Amino acid sequence: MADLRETPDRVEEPWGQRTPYGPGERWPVRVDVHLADGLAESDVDRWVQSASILHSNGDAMDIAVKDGRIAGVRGRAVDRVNRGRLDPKDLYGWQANNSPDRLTRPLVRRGGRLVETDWDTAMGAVVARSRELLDGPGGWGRFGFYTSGQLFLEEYYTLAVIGKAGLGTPHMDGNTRLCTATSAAALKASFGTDGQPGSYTDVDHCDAVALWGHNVAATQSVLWTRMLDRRRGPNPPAMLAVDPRTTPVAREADVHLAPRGGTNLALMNGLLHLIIHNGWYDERWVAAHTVGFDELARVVDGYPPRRVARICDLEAADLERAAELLGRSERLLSTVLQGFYQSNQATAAACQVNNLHLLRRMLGRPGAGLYQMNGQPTAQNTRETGADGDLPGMRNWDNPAHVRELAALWNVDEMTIPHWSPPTHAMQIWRYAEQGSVKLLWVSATNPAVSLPDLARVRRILAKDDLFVVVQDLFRTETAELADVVLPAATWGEKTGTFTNADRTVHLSEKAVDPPGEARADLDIFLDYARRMDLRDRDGRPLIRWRDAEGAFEAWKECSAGRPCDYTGLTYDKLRGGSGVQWPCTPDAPEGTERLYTDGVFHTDPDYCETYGQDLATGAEHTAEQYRARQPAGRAFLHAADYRPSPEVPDEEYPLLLTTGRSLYQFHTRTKTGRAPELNAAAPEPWAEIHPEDAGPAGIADGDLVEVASRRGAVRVRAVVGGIRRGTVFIPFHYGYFDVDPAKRVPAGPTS
Ligand SMILES: Nc1nc2c(c(=O)[nH]1)N[C@H]1C(S)=C(S)[C@@H](COP(=O)(O)OP(=O)(O)OC[C@H]3O[C@@H](n4cnc5c(=O)[nH]c(N)nc54)[C@H](O)[C@@H]3O)O[C@H]1N2
Ligand SMILES: Nc1nc2c(c(=O)[nH]1)N[C@H]1C(S)=C(S)[C@@H](COP(=O)(O)OP(=O)(O)OC[C@H]3O[C@@H](n4cnc5c(=O)[nH]c(N)nc54)[C@H](O)[C@@H]3O)O[C@H]1N2
Ligand SMILES: [Mo]
Repeated sequence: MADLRETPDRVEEPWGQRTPYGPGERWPVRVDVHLADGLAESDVDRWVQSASILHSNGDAMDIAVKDGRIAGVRGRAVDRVNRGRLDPKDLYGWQANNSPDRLTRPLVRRGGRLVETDWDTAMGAVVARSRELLDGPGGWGRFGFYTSGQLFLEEYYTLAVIGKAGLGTPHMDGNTRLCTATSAAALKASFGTDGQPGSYTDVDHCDAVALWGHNVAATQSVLWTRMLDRRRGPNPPAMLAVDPRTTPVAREADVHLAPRGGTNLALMNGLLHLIIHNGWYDERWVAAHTVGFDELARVVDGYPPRRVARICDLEAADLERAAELLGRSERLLSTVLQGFYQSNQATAAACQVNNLHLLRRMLGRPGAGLYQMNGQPTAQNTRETGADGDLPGMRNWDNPAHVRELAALWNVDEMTIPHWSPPTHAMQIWRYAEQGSVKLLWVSATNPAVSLPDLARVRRILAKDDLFVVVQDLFRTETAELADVVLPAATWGEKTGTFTNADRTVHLSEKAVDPPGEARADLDIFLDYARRMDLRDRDGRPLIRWRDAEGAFEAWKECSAGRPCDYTGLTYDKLRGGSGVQWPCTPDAPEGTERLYTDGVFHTDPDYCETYGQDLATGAEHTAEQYRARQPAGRAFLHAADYRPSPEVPDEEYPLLLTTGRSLYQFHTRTKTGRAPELNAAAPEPWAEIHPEDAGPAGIADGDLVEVASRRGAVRVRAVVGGIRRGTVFIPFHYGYFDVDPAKRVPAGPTS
């Protein structure tokens, strides 16, 4: 069959044409292209290799360059992840790079206003403040770094070394804390370290797909086309969707469970109850490869279908159908995302999906795949490199041998590297800034004035006189408006680096065009800071000795050696031309590694694991002794936990539950997709989905303007009646400052 080529309107047809295929077959190629108006592929001056930066799927593409500007994109047919396909956001989103309102010069605050300046003045101000704080009382404790899941690996690693070996501060985290920190937490808890067990080729082999709080059709639309293509081919996989909304995934699924928000753990316990009671698990394998079965069986025993149906507001018969779909599958693929991660008892619920796969031995073989999904394109790298506060290379902050390895690698004193307590998580960093102990907050590639919870408070903190705020962004965002110094950054297409998608595939993204004006790559900004701060190692040599992205990558490879995310077999050259490669990639596995845990041995050895674990109910950290006493010896942990209602549930005053999420056409706070005309027109304003039985009595009709209010704030948006379970309201979160005329009021309670 000739390869398909597509250039249709992908707003109307977000998933494009079907290319059906059967189990075990190779997913056919379909090359998606979108170029600037009037431009033909033959007119393009150069094609430059890259991958998507607008979700975690890692869709590979080439950037079209015409007259020194980005003029379009084309999917890479050779790549294992997308086989040529692109998401609507990728097809149109590149136009934001060319937007006339990009930041082109640094800004500093003078007399209350942000004014343009040169780099020397801007960096001089940041360094002067840093020096003063570092040399004053409190030292490293005065610094907070709040970064992203959207920079490149090389940038995070450089930032991590500056923070951990240069300044010695534990106050560093990413917006990944709001995003997929639960993914890392659940993987560490069950398997010993971070790292997705599965591979996207599992879609080609599976006989059942379960989507746990994951609207993959909207948020990783190319992965969804792979699933749809299997569904339209011979012997399609069965499908289960768990989502309070009737998403496109739910409409496609054979079984759709729409639980009451915040009850995922009860639901999972109920499903595991049925799996165990029906004997749908591999008793011998479980005994040999896991720890904790008896406790899990005891806890889930308390969740018979009728009880679960009551807690989750579901039909018991539907639960049983779902359990049967899962229990009778031979190759089960699961993906978990925000419906679990941003919900009540997140890690405990996500761990139950791990348990399902462990009980049924649905790991480490084709089609038996598990993803604790990532959301942002480079969130995996934030975690691996330690820009989220973890120690780089998935090392354990509480393991002295791991700290010693890093001290030797960086040639610094062990005591410089923060490891006396768990790293400070993002919300705590903001709390320290609020209380005044953190006095310099450096925000890179995230827009917290729109994306953090409790925005009035966040904006108040950013505006504080005694907090020096540095913002590194492409645009004058809501957050940049509150900064003391704004550093104009180059972005995707304007700088080189690598990043790793949700199935461990590493892609190289090369510089295609120059950034606008004086904008600089984030890597160059961090390197410049390290130089100006004169950060040195124990022998007085510069702490950071690399000068460019490839140098940073080579340094990172050394740091990753021997760890789960081992990159030592990769080079920029190897990543050029062909497909992305899955880590670990070593001299022994030069083509990368498709699946982890194929031998049933997990990363739980006390000397190797990334964490000694936490109590899932209380969050209390376990000690090394407690961990060793469990003698995991390469076995995975089955964690059990009882359901507890969210601390705030709907009541008479606020009878509805509000949940927020995404639109297919917008990315986050819209700094990019809001500047692409096709995408902006496709979803120009927010809306509120509400069930007819909730809308009717309130006198709300489809299209009405309504006010949705909680104890914390209110927004006014248009109502969309239908598509959601009773008692729940959904609003997409992308729209920072959006207001329409006051109208009818719908009181809604907490987010799930
Ligand atoms: N188009 C688009 N794609 C994106 C992004 C984007 O902004 N736009 N962002 C990327 C990022 S960073 C992320 S993190 C991912 C997020 O990707 P997803 O998690 O797929 O997207 P969300 O819309 O945040 O949430 C998914 C679903 O969770 C459901 N949900 C809400 N509460 C509950 C609950 O209590 N239980 C269950 N079971 N489900 C619930 C919602 O109804 C929603 O449909 O998307 C990535 N891809
Ligand atoms: N209510 C609600 N809140 C949420 C969520 C939700 O579902 N509901 N989801 C949460 C999740 S999962 C996420 S991931 C966050 C996302 O929240 P944010 O990360 O705050 O959202 P973005 O709009 O992606 O912000 C990224 C910023 O980085 C800039 N940028 C892009 N590329 C580069 C670059 O190369 N260099 C630099 N320096 N800057 C760059 C962009 O212009 C943009 O301002 O929101 C979280 N907040
Ligand atoms: Mo996210």
